[in-house]
Amino acid sequence: MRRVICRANDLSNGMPNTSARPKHGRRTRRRRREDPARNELVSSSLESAQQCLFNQDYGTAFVHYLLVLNLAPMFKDFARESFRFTLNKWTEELDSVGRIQDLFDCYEQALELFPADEVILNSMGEHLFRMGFRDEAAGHFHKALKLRPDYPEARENFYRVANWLVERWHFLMLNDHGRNRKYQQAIQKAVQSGCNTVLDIGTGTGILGMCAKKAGAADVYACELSKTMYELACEVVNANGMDGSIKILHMKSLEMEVPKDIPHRVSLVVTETVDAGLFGEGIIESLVHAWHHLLLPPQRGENEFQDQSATGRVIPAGATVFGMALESIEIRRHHRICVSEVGNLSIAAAGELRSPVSCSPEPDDSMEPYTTERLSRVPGGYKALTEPFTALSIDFNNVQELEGLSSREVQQIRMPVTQEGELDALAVWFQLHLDEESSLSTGPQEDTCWEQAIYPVHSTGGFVLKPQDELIVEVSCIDAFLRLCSVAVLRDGHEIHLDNRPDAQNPGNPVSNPNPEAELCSALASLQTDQTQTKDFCMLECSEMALLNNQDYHQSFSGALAKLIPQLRAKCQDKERSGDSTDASDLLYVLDVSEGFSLLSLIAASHGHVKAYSSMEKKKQQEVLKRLARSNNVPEQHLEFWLNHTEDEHGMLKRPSREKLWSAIMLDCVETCGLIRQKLMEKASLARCLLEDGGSIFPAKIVVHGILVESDTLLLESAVQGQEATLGFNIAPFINQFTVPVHVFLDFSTLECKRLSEFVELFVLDLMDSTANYTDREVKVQATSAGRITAIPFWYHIYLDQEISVSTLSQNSHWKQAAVVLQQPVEVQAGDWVRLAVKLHKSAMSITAHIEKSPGPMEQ
Ligand code: 44T
Repeated sequence: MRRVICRANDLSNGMPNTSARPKHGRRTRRRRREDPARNELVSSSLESAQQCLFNQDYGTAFVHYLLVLNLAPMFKDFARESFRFTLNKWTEELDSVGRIQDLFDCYEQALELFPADEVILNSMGEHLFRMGFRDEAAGHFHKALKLRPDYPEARENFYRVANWLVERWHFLMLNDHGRNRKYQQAIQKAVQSGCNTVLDIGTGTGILGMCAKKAGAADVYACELSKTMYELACEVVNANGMDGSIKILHMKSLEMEVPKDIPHRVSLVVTETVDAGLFGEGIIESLVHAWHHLLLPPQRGENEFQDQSATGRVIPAGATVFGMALESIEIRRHHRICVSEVGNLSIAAAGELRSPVSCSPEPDDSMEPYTTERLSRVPGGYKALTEPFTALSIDFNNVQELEGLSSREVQQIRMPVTQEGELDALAVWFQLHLDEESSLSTGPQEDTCWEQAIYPVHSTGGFVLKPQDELIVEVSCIDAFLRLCSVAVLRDGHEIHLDNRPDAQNPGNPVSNPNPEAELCSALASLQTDQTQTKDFCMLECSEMALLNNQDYHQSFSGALAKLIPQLRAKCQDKERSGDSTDASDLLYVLDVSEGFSLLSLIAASHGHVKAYSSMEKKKQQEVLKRLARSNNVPEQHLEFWLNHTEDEHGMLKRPSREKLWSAIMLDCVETCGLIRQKLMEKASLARCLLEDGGSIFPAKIVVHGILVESDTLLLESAVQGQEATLGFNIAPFINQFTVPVHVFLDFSTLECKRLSEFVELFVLDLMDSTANYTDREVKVQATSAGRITAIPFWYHIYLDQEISVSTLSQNSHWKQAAVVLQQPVEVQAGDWVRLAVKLHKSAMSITAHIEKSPGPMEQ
């Protein structure tokens, strides 16, 4: 039901309820023109709208505009700009008071009037995105962009969400010729042996369904739960001339019924709804449901001949899951705290900090049981500590086995340790048996693009496995997620327990803090604090863990503050001496507006004579910071939490008191994914206005560096290349609409690529002086080898002051890199000069590359 969108007084003067607005139709329109009373109403309403707009009464203005434009559509062009402005202001107001339904109602009404208005579509998308409706948000950005391909706001928004909408593995999968061919052959064999009614569960782009049709299946159905993917599948199937012969349903297979959605049970289900941990896309539940409701009964005995068209089966027929223990510093630093001191602060008293990835036996909604990693590309590599072992086998054609999976007993596996090393994780991959003959593997050694599931180990702090040891792993399948847990090590006949909470329940626990002094501090600190706080834990994102482990980063901030603070203090004392200052507090004010968990405010406060403000919002994290302040002797009143619940960045940067300006403001300028944070420059200019004379923004400057490379991997991950890999089906042009020009979360250190140039400076962002920034810059770079430039990876040197900088490329950084991918590669010869046009619009970077025709530029 549509709600009335305006306040009660908006409806005074006999204003009609907007839900009863007239529908446009020829007859009414003709009559309207001749109706003087109506004309009168239109013009007085238009006037009222403008007056309300002037008085900043946007709600009433909006209702007046709705009335005018519904009654007199010929005013649409004239009033478009003001209408957009009013809508924007009014919905901002609705948003700020949490009237979300009303807000969306306004947009819907606006879009009824202006269905092809890219600005309205884009801003509705922004609201949808903020509310977490990513799929719908992206649909709006996509539409806006189709209407106006050069609309930069919509483009930037679309690029930000395209990754969520059409996940990047679609490109990899469709470019994986081996995988596609194997699926095609298995389907073809099944169809030819009599399975002539087929259901493709989770069809994606429709490729498996099209294989079934091409193989001669009589009836093919497909279902897809994502709206974007469903629409894409319809387009693809249509373009391949199969629109009449494959019925695609926009629904989850679990909701499908016979005969409501499909007329009869099918003889073949094909699906690839598997993730790196095999069961994460719900394949078990989908197949149990399919066997009960959508598939014909299974074949009975193995050797019995049965008519295939009267029995049901599934491709893939089953899977074997493998596990292996490994050491990897990269994984470790994202899941455990590996340092005891950061930026001259002891962090021993922090209490337990946990990453949100845990396979603990008690399932918890806030935890993911595993993360994923492409082991062949983990920075710093990994060391296998055991041989691979079989963790589980499952037959997808056996419904009892599928149903029994959750109640299967926990299985213990003992694996001899083969190499000495620290146990950081168990890795999992699998073989997908398409049929008796053919299978796909997602193993780390294979030449495939698939990631492995990673079950990190949390609390073995420094415990080293040795070749005579045996590792005991437990495998279970609670709530249809595969869980692996290293429970103990057998050494010299003793069982040593692992990965339980670092507590006293475990007398045999070898897990001791490598630093006894820190352990003592921690014990002391917990004596001082309230018991309930120390018992539970504080959850940090993996990137926050990695940041906390990054000593260089914190040391750099500490160093830059150590330079700034004495300068400002000296200035302050001069002022006091000369009688200029009335402020006797003698404290400098520092504000940290980093996103997420940050120690920077505490580091600032620990320098003395500083009152630091942190903008951390989570209570648990604030408690950790307070505990650390206490244990590091930072006076409680020198650390405060700034505007706990403000969403408004203007509010966020307000100063603590009228007389006082900030000495330093710390901005968190680069996202973990490798992109500059949105609105960074706006925040910086706001921050500059609030600095005292001689104060600083950290960072003061960001220099973007990059390199020209030839990398087929990046191409394959960003767009479907041609038709060959997709079995001759025409899929590329459709899915490639979701190609984005910038690849994020890149590990440049392990990217397979040929370097075609030296590192080059691409752009400088001066945060202390925004007038010094250009939005366009031309950079000339000389090719050092011949090749095809397919990508330009880039990263940042973040300058805190003139001398001190941190690089987002460094090995211990919590940042990943990003790369501009050139879908039309540029051929170069060694010695050629390449002209790069680098553009920065808001925070989105774009680069185009051209060969310089003239000989090398002397001015370089
Ligand atoms: N796996 C590749 C592909 N869906 C990811 O909305 C395979 C990754 C892979 N639709 C290791 C190995 C491999 N009913 O679009 C998605 C999703 C949809 C459903 C209808 C359902 N019950 C479902 C469940 C999922 O299916 C599409 C594909 S699922 C993701 C597959 C060698 N890592």
